[in-house]
Amino acid sequence: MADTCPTSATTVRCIIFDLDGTVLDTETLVLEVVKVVVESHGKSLTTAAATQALGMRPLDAWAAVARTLGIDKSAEELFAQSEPLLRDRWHEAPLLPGVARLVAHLKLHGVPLALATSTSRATLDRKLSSKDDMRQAFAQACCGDEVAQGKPAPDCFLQLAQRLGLAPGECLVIEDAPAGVQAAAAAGMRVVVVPSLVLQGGKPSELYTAPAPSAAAGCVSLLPSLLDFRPEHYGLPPFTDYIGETIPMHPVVRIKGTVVKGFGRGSKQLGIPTANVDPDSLRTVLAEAVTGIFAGWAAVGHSPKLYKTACSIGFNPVFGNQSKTCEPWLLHDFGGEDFCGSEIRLIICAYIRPEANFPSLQALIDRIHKDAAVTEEALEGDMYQHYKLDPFLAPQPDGCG
Ligand code: ADP
Ligand code: RBF
Ligand code: MG
Repeated sequence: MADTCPTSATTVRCIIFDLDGTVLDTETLVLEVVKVVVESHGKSLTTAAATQALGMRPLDAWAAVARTLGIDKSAEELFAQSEPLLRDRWHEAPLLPGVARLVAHLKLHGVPLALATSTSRATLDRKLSSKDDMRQAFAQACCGDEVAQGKPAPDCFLQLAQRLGLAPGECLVIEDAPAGVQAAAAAGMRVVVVPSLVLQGGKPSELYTAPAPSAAAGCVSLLPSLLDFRPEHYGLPPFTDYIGETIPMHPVVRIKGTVVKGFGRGSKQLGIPTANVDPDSLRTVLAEAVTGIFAGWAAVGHSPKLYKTACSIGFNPVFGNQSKTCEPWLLHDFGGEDFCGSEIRLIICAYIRPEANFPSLQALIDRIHKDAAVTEEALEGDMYQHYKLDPFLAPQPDGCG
């Protein structure tokens, strides 16, 4: 059978990262600006146009968006309009979850890494201008203005393999967007896809449930986040930072908000009450891509007491929610007390697992109880105990509650 996929026996010698949506959360920024520009021409941004706007070289992207929305302007004019709005803000783009950890790990073990991006060299420099460690790590980069054809053509990936003196089969690519997956597969490289959550209002995309048509089956694997990446599956050294069954988060996520009513099913259907945090306070602290099941510390209202919490952040795939919720289950018996309306403060310091679908309600309940056990044990470690002293958790003199 004809199969261009490098076998799993081929050891990976290098990892090539996409930049936007894989290393950096620039997509939120881009979509904000694209929306402004599109609306200035009397159109509104559709999901189809938003999909085109991300993952192609800017000029190609603008040409596609203009065609899709019927904007009577050249790609160059639209680019000239969006570029100044973006250039001053690129350095703000945060690293996506798991990137700093993986990059540090590869560096520690001397695994070469590189960047294959649709971005121009000048813009790449801006995007990494406030991130010295990333600039150093990604000394090898191939930019959109350094190849004849951008993604979905394989040029940038092939050029990097050549520069590194490696066969395409020895390179693993990490990508978020369909055009990049196609490009990497066409270059004959294995691909790990970490789909962007920005499209479709932050919900995990269904674009990736099947391998890209041009990709040989088995070459493309799908991960909910880079925190779920297992280097040992590719012949690389495994991570050694696990604490119990958790991964410490750097930086931790600090969330402060009001407890609001949820869907009314935590206690009733699952026997597991969760103190849902109001969505407005979430928007400002959570990157689009932060979803999963986490462990951390919680404080409620004026009380100085701290509780361990197993916390779900995401869309509850079992129930198919349309918007992201943050639902901490405080591992303490409150004897039926209701603290809806109180302020809750959370330090989410450990990643446990991605959100999952389950064949039955009982399977979900069993797994949540296991998450609680994992939380109880891991948070006893010094690494996590010291967050109990974090002033963020202390009640504010004038705080509500
Ligand atoms: P909802 O659908 O409103 O989220 P739940 O059945 O999940 O309803 O119950 C959540 C409420 O239960 C919280 O707002 C809180 O006031 C209360 N509660 C009692 N004990 C706990 C606990 N251990 N963890 C979280 N919330 C709790
Ligand atoms: N919902 C899911 O659909 N999939 C999950 O994997 C999942 N894991 C959870 C883990 C924890 C620790 C908690 C507290 C909740 C989890 N939930 C999950 C959310 C659960 O479905 C939700 O709290 C209830 O439906 C009440 O809204
Ligand atoms: Mg709840």
